Amino acid sequence: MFRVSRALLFASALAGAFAACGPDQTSQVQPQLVPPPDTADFGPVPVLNEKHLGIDVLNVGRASLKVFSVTLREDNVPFEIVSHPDELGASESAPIDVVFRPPAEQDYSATLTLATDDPESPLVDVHLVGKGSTRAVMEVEPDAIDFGRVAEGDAAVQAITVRSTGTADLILEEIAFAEGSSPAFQFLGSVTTPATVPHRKENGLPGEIKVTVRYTVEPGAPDVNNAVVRIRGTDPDQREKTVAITGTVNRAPIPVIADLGVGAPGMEVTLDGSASTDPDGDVPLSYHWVLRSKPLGAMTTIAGPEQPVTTMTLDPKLPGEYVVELEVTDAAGATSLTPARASIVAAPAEKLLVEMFWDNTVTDIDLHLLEDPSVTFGTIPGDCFYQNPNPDWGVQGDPTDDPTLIRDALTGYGPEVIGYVNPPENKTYRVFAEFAHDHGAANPASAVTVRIYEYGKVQYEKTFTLNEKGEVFGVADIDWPSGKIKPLQ
Ligand SMILES: [Ca+2]
Ligand SMILES: [Ca+2]
Ligand SMILES: [Ca+2]
Repeated sequence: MFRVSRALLFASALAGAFAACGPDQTSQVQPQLVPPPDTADFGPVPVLNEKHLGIDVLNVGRASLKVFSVTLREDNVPFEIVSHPDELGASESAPIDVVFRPPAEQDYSATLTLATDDPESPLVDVHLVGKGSTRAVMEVEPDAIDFGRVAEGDAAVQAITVRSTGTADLILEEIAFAEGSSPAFQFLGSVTTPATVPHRKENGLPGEIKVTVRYTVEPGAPDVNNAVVRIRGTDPDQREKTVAITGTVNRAPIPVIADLGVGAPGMEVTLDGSASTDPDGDVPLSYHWVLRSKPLGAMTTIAGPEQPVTTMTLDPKLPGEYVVELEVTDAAGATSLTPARASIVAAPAEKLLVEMFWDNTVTDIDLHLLEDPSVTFGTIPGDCFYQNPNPDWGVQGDPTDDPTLIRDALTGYGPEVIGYVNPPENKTYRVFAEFAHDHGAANPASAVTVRIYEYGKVQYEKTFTLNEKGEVFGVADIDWPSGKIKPLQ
């Protein structure tokens, strides 16, 4: 658009004024209005927004210029004259303040009439034009989020809704955490910008997006965590909105298991978790006991797995280690970060005990204990095995110096156990494993483990593979009472 600067107008007006000067000098003592431009264009203005324009009135005359009125010719137009000068001294200028407030998205025009005492142009019209345009409006909800207490080691999620309620699509330019925000808060999902939020969806409702924030409470996190989410968009009234975020911490309770003591097969063990605590006092605690591991084949269970104090009875026949874990949960729902763990070993009462188990659930492996290396494998009474489970060794007729097949197993995983409470001295006992039955197993190969306990402690362990029925593996010789173990292969 061609615009004439005020300086140029002023210069041309002066030139005109001098040109009008004739021989009659009194004609110069008059007001002289420099008419404003024909048209004042407000340009596009978002609907319901206001835009002011100043329409300059300039008096280049030598007398003051009286402004009688500034009016709009039309009714019901979205222009309004806010103020205007009443009088302008010689060479003075002042603006007429006009406001444009478009009620809808369309073009508007009106005519402003300026009435002055300028003798040449007492009435001057200015054409007012403007366009009601669209604009984006950004609504953010909520303006603050309080996650409250979240359990240590846990996380929570909340969403911020950004709604586009204007007449133009909202373009989000940035979604970010303000500097200094706690790293405990992170966005979940995409916050890539620019992102366009339509002002109207297919169903006619305002478009919206969700900004999801996750609050992760790492173990040992500070008690209070704060952040601010900044959302910047093309709403001209408010380019940026912020959401204050806060969260506190529910400390995880700490499980404690009292010492389990010394175990033996058949013993009732007390599991006492009553010393467990919660750092911030969310009581009562709830308890969860788990028997994490036990000797293969042991039937032991925990009597009251949800009780603070309970018991378990160790398998009466099997030696080995039992591992229990205790998890506690506080009254506000925080669970211990790591369970407490305790173990107890059921040490066999027998001076000598041989245990065997295997990894194939179908096959049957047999354990043999020979009274002496010279005994023929599989013969009675010198071989203690399933067909000869309690032979009379040592002093004939005296059962106190006899071995016993404590546990027989016809399929995997075993175990089979031979216990010897009181082995006679100056002897060498020999251990064998025999692949007895494959029960039609498609894959009969079995990894067999034999453990030898002396005075309650594991002194020897060996794992080997038996591939097919009839295979016999010589495990070890045990010298007694020295307890020296000599592997056979
Ligand atoms: Ca707590
Ligand atoms: Ca067997
Ligand atoms: Ca005997």
